Amino acid sequence: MTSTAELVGATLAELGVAQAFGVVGSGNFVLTNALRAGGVPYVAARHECGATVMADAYARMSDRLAAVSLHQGCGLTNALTGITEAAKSRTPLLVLAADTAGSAVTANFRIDQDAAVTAVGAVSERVHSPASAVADTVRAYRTAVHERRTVVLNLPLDVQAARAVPSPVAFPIAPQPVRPHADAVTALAAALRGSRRPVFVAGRGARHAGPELRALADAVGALLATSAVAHGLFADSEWSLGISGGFASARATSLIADADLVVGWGCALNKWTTKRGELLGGTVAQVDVDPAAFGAHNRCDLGVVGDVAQTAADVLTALDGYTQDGYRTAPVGPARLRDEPRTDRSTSDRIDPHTVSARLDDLLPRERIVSVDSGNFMGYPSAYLSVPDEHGFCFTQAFQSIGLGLATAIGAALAHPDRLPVAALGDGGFLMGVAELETVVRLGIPMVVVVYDDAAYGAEIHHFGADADLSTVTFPDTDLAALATGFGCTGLTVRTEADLTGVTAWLSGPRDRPLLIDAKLVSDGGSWWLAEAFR
Ligand SMILES: Cc1ncc(C[n+]2csc(CCOP(=O)(O)OP(=O)(O)O)c2C)c(N)n1
Repeated sequence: MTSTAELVGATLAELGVAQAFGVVGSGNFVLTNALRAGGVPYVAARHECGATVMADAYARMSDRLAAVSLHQGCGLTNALTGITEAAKSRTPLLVLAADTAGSAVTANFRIDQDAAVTAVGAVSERVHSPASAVADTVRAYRTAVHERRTVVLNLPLDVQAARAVPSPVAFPIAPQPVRPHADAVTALAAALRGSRRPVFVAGRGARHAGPELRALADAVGALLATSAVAHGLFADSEWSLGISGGFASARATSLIADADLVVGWGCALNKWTTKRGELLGGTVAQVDVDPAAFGAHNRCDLGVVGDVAQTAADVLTALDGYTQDGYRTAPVGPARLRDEPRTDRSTSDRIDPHTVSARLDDLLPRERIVSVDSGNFMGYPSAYLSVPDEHGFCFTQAFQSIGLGLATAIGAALAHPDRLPVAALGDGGFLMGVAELETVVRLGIPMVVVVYDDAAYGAEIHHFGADADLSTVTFPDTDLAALATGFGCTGLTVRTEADLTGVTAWLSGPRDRPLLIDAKLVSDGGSWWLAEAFR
């Protein structure tokens, strides 16, 4: 091993980076090859934002550490939207960014990389010198994994090129899950005992705690719901209400709104999950490792600092065998949106988004992993496509950026190659992130890409209404199936339900090319959840 770049790559491999993504330029060429030489699989993306979102999605769906490798300056600025999404989501992620040498003050690639990444909520770290390279790398790793942060490790070119100074890697030992205070456990146990209609809403911080939450919910008769990012956590429970908030059915909404106690488990209970607080009529409790979460978006009557799994287990112990029926006196009934009666608005050449979503839910194998972009359409796949568990849904929407959905689906697919990856995108988000369609084809991922195609930025259309000048947000009809065929996909235009036979044909074939479904939509007049969000 000769250079410090190689030493850093080898150190990261030793620390257990499971998968790397990136776009390689001169500044990160040696480093990336060192990662690969250390046994870390690497995926070449076509845009740094895509690479970063793939790594974020991979980390979320696999619960393993992912890394992104970037060229200095413009490589990093291209990645900033993905870095922001990961930072806001508290995804443990290592972004390896080459940097110009401190002395290269006039370099074209020079920007203030520390300032750029701290501005979007990431932690900026740096390999300062050959002698400190291993310690600097371990520090970045520890912050990412143990503090659940998105860390950008800047690697100046002169330090990368300098002769390596090998030193042993001191593996940082993970901290214990946070144990709640005994008084807080007693208070939460008492609140649950006193509740006749408890509802648990599990969020990102509860994705690891399904068994503990189910056991506690069984004891106190709680109904179960999730935020969007934890969708699937209780998928096979008869007491599950699905996603709480804007994507919920009327039945689920009324049950949650009638709760006399809502417990947010590792869940911010933000305006999306609670319909701007309208679902929080009774007592509100929150369990979170971060006390800043309590009451951040809505009222919080009882805040318990603790790891969700640990807290649920401790509360169950505190109940000391006590059980009650609670909110489980009658079956929740059909709590899915797709079970609600509605009129199919499809025409002879445009399909209703409800209809295409319901039919795809029937056609696609249940062992699937669904990723969703942003836009008016996004409620349809989120509410209609059932998923097997919390590793079946990837929702990179903390920054509400359009254009991340396709890259999300790639990262998710690599985390669970046993599942059918489904990317659900609007035509706007698809065309913004389309460069990664080449990555899907090149990697041979058997993905189904569904484009909800209204030839418009539908969210804007429905926000501003028909009286506004909408020419800036409407586009000519584009043949997305032909475009995808050019990339090497199987392209399918869907205008009617009958056209979906093409999906059946693809599913029963070799699936050696991704399938892109260009669903030409009839206008929904603004989707139900968006209408409410803009109310
Ligand atoms: C990067 C970015 N640019 C702009 C926006 C504002 N925006 C939100 S939704 C949307 C339209 C998305 O269009 P499309 O993907 O076709 O989905 P639709 O709303 O039509 O269902 C836009 C431009 C955004 N959220 N992110």
